[in-house]
Amino acid sequence: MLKFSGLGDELSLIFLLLFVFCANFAFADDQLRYLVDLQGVHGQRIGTATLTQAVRTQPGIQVSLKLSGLNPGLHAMHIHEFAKCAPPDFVSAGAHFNPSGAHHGQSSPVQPHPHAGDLPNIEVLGDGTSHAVVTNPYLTLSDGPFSVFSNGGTSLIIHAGVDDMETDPAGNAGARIGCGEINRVTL
Ligand SMILES: [Cu+2]
Repeated sequence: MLKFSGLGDELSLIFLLLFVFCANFAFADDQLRYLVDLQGVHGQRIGTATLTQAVRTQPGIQVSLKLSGLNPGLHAMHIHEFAKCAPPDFVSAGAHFNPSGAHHGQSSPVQPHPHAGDLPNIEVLGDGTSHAVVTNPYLTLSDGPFSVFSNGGTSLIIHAGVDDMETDPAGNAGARIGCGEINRVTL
């Protein structure tokens, strides 16, 4: 009786260790996700952006938008350097997030480029909504100098105009019409 009982305990321990190992393994490969609330120039809510990173240990994020109340057409969008959205001009968000000291734009004639915080233009439909999904290969939701949470966080900015993808410092993208703070602070 005692023998069997002892064996049972050992098996339980082995299964427990296996469970802990597998749980940690699954956690390590789990994707990262962060929700950003965006506001317009009057401080009104204009929607959300979901940032996801498929693999915790590899840079590269996806930005999925659910926006409304914007002017139809193409709009520039970037990650800016400070997690501070003060309407109406959102100048508080600072310049583009640029930890590598690069020039702006994928089509810049000058090396190195682009800014880590550069993103593709997004399309707003005729009804003022956007469900655009764009990707960025440089940024991470984890740690390090390319983390959107580094130095107290960053922000997601949407502009009135289109990014020409080559003009320093910001692609002639015009006024800032939307802003969402990206930081680890939860209220
Ligand atoms: Cu911008």
